[in-house]
Amino acid sequence: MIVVHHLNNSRSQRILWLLEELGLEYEIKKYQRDPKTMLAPPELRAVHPLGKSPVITDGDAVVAESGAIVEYLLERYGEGKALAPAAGTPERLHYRYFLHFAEGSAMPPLLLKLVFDRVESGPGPFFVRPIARAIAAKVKDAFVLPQIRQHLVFLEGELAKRTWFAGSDFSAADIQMSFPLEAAAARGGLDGQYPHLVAFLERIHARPAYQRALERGGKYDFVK
Ligand SMILES: N[C@@H](CCC(=O)N[C@@H](CS)C(=O)NCC(=O)O)C(=O)O
Repeated sequence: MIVVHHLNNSRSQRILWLLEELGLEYEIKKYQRDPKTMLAPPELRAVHPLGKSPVITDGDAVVAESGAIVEYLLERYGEGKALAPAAGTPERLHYRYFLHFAEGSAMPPLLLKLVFDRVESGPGPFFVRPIARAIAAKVKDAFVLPQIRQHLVFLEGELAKRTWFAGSDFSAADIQMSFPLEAAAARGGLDGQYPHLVAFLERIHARPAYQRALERGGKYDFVK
């Protein structure tokens, strides 16, 4: 049995969604973030040394890292389910690119924004706070926000050319891209200036498998 070690409000929501799209049976073991630090509880380190989510277990296999989990599940159980374009096609190249882009390029500036937002609004000795705030604002303006904007403009252009990230058919690359785009809609400036990205989010949120994954996963703050 596949077990998804699922952290609330996290990337592991994508894996639940993929499993629902594949129509596979699975169990969910739920973990709650520390409400102050937002970190995962230490029990998750018993599953994988880094203690991050998602991580799945499947018999003796322990698979961490969203992209690797997606590839593992499709390779092992995805045959005939058409969630990846055929090898050697232009669609397959788009698919591979976006499968990696999501975590390799899209997430880092969104994470930096989260960190610097916290530096700006967080506590600290009164004499340090104005300096910390000024540095955080400068880094965001000079580096983080332009990077996020550049990504969103690029992604908007990609979805102006085709319906889904890989081509005309929905694929696991769309599942992998959902989290950075949901995070960008929540805190990265993804709004009506990017109509194709907004439409993408509406389309994925309407999918029955997405809805089923939400019901099973519990509270997920990234859906409006
Ligand atoms: N690139 C990794 C990122 C994993 C990751 O950072 N997960 C977050 C949840 S979205 C996490 O576990 N955070 C809690 C912590 O770091 O303690 C992946 O895609 O699996």
